[in-house]
Amino acid sequence: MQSELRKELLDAFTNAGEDYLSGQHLADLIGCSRTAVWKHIEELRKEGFELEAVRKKGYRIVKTPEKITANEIRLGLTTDFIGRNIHYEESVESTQKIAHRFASEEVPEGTVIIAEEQRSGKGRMNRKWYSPKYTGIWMSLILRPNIPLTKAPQLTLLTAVAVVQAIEEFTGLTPEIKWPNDILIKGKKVTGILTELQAEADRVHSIIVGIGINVNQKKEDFPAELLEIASSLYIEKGEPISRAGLIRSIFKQFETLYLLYLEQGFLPIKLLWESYAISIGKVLKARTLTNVIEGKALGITDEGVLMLEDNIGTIHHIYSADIEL
Ligand code: BT5
Repeated sequence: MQSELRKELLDAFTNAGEDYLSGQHLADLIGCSRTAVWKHIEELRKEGFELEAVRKKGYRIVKTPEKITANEIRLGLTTDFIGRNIHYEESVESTQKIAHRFASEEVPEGTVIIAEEQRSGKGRMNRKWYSPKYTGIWMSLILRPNIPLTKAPQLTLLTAVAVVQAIEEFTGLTPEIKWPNDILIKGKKVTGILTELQAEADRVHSIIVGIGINVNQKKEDFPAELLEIASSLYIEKGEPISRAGLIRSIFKQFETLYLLYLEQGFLPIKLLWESYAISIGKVLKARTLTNVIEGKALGITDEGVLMLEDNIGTIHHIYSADIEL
């Protein structure tokens, strides 16, 4: 985790915007010595930040590193609790695994685990999630909403809306949602979401939301089996995207929606979700663990369950399935 001093230093630069901050001013602001400020600034330089130092004026950050680091995400972050505590790793098996461990250690709600690479990234039902180094966003978010277990899937839908809104805002692209957890651009998957639970009796203890976004991969970076079905924001936009900037935007959108959800329930989220969903009104096939149901997608229930009407008019409630359009 980042040290408290480092966090305060980055917040000070965030608030200063383009202005210079003197060593003395920084020292007063965060309550440490000028030597300590200087030491932290040297650490930021080693991480790849470029700081301009001007006599009599002070310091200003002019360039952030290529890698995503907890420090870079912090610079410019305006949320209250989502992403305020970041655990960053270069290479992990899966960020979900670390998040599960942290969740049982009572870390604060909104803690995020981010890695540059996952050696065995997870999809749903033990499928694999391809997570190559430095190109994507692979992160897990720890939440502790006071909700019954049955409502947990709503968090998957809420996350999908937050990510779609962030991608829209940050890149100008227009992604769509395929129930329940895929985000597609022009029919190809750019994001997958995996929601896992730690539960006590019938209440949720923690929800761990895994988000995988293909950001800067080029076509040739995808393995053959994904070429037809997957894409990246870079491919769709035609230019590289700042991962740290997109992450900040996701944190912000997520926090706004999550607070709305805790206050007003699922209804406002449901309406937003439906406005981004591609499958509503279309005939599709839902492949569940036990069978395949074909029908017209009527929408989702207030609980986030997909409703399919088959050709004899029976309405099926789908809790978990893969969808073929
Ligand atoms: C998902 O599963 O879409 C959930 C993916 C969640 C990944 C995040 S990354 C951070 C966190 N840590 C983890 O270990 N996981 C989470 P599902 O709907 O089951 O889709 C999996 C299928 O998507 C695979 O079987 C492939 O066909 C395809 N796939 C795998 N990697 C992909 C990629 N990078 N981009 C697009 N499609 C991919």
